[in-house]
Amino acid sequence: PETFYLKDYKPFGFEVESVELIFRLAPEATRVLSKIRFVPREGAADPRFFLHGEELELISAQIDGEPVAPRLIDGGLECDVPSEPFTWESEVQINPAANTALEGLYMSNGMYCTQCEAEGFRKITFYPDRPDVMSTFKVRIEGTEPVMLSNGNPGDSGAGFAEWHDPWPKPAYLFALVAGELVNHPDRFTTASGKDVELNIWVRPGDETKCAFGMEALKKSMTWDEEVYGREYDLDVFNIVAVDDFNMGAMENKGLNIFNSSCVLASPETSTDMNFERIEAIIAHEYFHNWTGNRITCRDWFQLCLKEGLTVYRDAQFTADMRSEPVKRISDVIDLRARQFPEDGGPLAHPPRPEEFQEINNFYTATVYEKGAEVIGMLKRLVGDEAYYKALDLYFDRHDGQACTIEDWLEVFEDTTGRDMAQFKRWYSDAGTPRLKVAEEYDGETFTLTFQQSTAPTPGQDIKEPRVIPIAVGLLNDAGEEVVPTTVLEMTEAEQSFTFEGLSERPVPSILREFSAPVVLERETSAAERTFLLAHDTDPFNRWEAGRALAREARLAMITEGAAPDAAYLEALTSLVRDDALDPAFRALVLSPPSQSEIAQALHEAGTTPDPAAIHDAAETFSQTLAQAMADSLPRLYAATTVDGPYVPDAEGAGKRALNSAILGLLSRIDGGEAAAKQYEAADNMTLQLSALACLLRIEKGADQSAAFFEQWKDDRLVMDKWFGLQVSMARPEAAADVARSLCDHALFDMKNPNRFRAVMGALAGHHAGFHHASGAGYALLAEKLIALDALNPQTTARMCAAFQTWKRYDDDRQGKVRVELERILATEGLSRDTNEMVSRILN
Ligand code: DPP
Ligand code: ZN
Repeated sequence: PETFYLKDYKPFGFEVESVELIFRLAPEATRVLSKIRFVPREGAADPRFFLHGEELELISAQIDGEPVAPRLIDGGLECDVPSEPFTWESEVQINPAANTALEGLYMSNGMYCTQCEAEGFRKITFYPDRPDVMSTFKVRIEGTEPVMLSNGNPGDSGAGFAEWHDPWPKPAYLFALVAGELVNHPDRFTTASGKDVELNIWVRPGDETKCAFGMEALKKSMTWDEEVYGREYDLDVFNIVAVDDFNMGAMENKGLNIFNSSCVLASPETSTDMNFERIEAIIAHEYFHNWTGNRITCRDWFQLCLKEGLTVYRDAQFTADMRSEPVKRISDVIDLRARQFPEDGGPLAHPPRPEEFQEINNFYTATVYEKGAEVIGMLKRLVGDEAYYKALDLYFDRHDGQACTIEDWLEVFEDTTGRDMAQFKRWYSDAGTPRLKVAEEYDGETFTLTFQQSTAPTPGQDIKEPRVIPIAVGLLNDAGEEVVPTTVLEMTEAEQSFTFEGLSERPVPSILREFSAPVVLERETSAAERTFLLAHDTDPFNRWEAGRALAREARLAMITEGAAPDAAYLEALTSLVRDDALDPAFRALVLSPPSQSEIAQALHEAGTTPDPAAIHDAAETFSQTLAQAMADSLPRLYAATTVDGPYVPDAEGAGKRALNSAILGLLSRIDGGEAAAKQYEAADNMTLQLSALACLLRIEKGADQSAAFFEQWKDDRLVMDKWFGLQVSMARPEAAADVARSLCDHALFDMKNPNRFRAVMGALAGHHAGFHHASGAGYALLAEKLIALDALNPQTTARMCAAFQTWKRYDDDRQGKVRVELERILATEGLSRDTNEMVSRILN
């Protein structure tokens, strides 16, 4: 397969002045007529007229009204064209009904929809399908569907047709079309400058009762972007459509966002608190793309993090403002460590701005998104809030309507702050997570922190130069008071010391507050000091972090030394959970244990080969011991954290329910499931129903409830995804693969629905002890199903291959078994380019 390189970038030899498209819809034979005005660029480096096109049947082509005979070549066509501006017309035929890859124009439950990012538009018509080619679009849809939507503002419509006009130049990846039997949940929004905007969420009949929450989230996002970034919406309508079969979470098509139904439909009976929070965040994310992504887009796909990192950063700010800032930060760091750190430390490591790829769809990663957002957080910490927003204003002023690069982005910071961004740019160009070692010294007056940074080699990058690292530090006295408030130290060298003068007592440092940089902090310290920070740190993130470190160390001691669960830690945890003055959401986070995969990673980094079974046993023993240690207070705590009154999906209620369900998890270990069974019976919302079911399944007492749940929800696809997933994640390690296998044979299992596939196979991959069971059954089943899925849907297959990325952590026997499976996938005839690239990288 061909590899594409950043260094080879050349602009397209033509400008596209306008695009007019006509769609004649038919499930198996849709005709697409295009009329595109091209203007040759003076002195173009590459004057070749090449249009991308894949899986298209060319019916006819004309230039300025005269038939032409383009040369069909791999991936598109070439044609001889005039040296003056000309009009290209073509007619192609496509088969949406046969499109199971869910890229281009496809059908989902009888409804037409599209997904064009990154390179799906070329499956709709011949076009220069690259983000730096921007144009206005006029679209006419002809069909019998009652609702037919595209980007921009509505034009004429009548029996059998609808027209749309998008006045804002956009790249083809933001094109969208939806047609089907849809109903809308309508609303309106008036922008800061008084513009009236029509808002709609379009869903299948029956789902219109699940739109109100998403609509509120959209309006909050619109207000927030005006208030915080000064960005207003720019069309007369904003449409969101829910689609059942979708590879991603959602897509920011201009004026017509398309959502995986799991990321927009919400009701108390069918959605959990976590679903509500995620839906709010994703609606915000896609809306915020209107400026960071659509009005200012990417020059090429290597720059993907320009829009994604920034938009994730913006949606995280939004969630922090709508909910709890510390809780959001802690959750994001848990997620970063669970998904991005393993990527950064394994065979798939790549910089936030990669310099080569075979299939861009494989780079919609935690590194591009989440680390991309962390990099922006660091930038903001380094320059300060005021300079950050000044730089953003300049970015919007200077680059509106353009397709940009990371260089353009950094330049607005250079121009507003006078800072040299050359060293900072390494965060974009270098892969790998820096490790930051710290040593402390106190001489009776001066406290010195000495940091050393180093980054291990990553694929293709052997030598790592020092990066700029913002290290937020605060110093506490013995009473837990701040003697030095949070200060951002700017580390630029491989080794660097920072001093704090005039301290009459040795302070306790709180380092990397708010997780001020995406690094691994290595700090040798006592359990006593961690316990002190867990009780007293004035930075909530570091307070949680101290507890996390204690939890990890207690777990490691159990696994490597056969130690009992650390008594002092159990004690500290218990008193924190009982402290009613603390935010319940925070207490729930402290109570939730590190994942087994995180423990495996910690063991691996400490030079011990992780044994998944031992890690699993230690986790069980720990929770069981904690439950027994707290036995007397659990019933009272459970009662005290129960939320009364009707369900409201706000942060406060969600926090209380999170704590309540963590306590129920412990309680069910000692009461035989009595409280959980009662909660299951009484539950009037999905959060309580599902947490009770999970607790019961974990202690193998939930068979009746699970059957009842199935009966109650078998017609609701999204709730059934939860049911499918829970069967696997609550299975005993030795049974997990078998459970997953039989679920794949279930009447309601559907290979073609990515949500359902991920519900089962994603749960297996996330069941650490089950997936990595010594039998190798987990590896074999995942490989088998990935091979089957690849023939239908390469994108989802390739992304799920990442489940194997940590394979080199484990023992030779497991590595041998994984290798066999990876090689089996690779040897599959007709394997997609997507999966081929992923598996090849993981193997190397
Ligand atoms: N749909 C993806 C996102 O919003 C790709 N742009 O991040
Ligand atoms: Zn995005």
